[in-house]
Amino acid sequence: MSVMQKVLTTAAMATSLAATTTAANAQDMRIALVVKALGIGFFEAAAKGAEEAAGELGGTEIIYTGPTDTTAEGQIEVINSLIAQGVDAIAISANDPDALVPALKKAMDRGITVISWDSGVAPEGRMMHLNPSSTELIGNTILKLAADHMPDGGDVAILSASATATNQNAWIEAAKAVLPNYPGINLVATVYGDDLSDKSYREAQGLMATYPDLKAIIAPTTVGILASCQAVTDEGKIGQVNVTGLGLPSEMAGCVESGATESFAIWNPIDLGYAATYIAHELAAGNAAAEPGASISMGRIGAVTLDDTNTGAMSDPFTYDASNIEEFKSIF
Ligand code: RAM
Repeated sequence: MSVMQKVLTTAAMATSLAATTTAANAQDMRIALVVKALGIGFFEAAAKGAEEAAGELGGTEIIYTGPTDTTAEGQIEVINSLIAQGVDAIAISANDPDALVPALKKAMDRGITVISWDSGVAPEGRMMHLNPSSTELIGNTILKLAADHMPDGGDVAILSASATATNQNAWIEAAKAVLPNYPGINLVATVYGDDLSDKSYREAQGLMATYPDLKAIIAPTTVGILASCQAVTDEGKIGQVNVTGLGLPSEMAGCVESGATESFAIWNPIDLGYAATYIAHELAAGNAAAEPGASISMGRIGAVTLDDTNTGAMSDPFTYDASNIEEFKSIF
């Protein structure tokens, strides 16, 4: 092939790509918002944000989907079905950083835009990852929320989601890294409730039985924090064991009111779903490229800047307590 022919072929490819892009831009872009599991309030709030972004962008349909439990196997089935449906983009909160890589690679090979958000996929399985906030900041925040109410120090335990969840594992690691900054706070155990209410409840009960001097349960999961609050309440341990971590104001209002929870934190999950959808759209439409240093629009939220691993963060978490819970409990 002559140089000129090559140039022409490349130009033709560019034109046909542009044509596809325009078609996707104009109408019928289907973006799948794949969550860890269905039935979790946090993800339902994110889906609201996804719908909001789709409405603003126009011509965009959101397919809100996920398995019934927080497993990688369940998500692989969902991904394969989305590949078969030929969606334009998959935005996934992963139950495992590595297990989903082959299925997501297959999706990208078929021309599907793949990003992770909330809970990440290893770099080779996605084009970029959107963290809700800085991992270090979240790790420090969850520990500080407990320590702030423990003037004399004491034992704390972590009740997490699933043992393979990328986001919780990263936050726990970040919390452990700053433990030396909180002298007198002993982390005695980390247990996993798999983001299932009943399992999380039993794990919280187990912690209180095994560690009678426990002063705080730190649950960096909206499912785990609520289940822990219920377990502490049922055991009559309000005032002895403070439940904290990451929760939804709408679900945690009663826990703050009863005193089972002094304070907790979260970012806005509606904004997170909105931002993930906006980014997926921009990449699928060819309006942005996922590469280190890139700045990609998140619509009304601003722009995200990607680091060397094509990872960026949306915003900072916010702390809720008796002073502001009323204001936020009807929003998310
Ligand atoms: C649960 C999920 C989600 C996490 C929140 C804080 O809803 O585990 O991935 O971001 O908690």
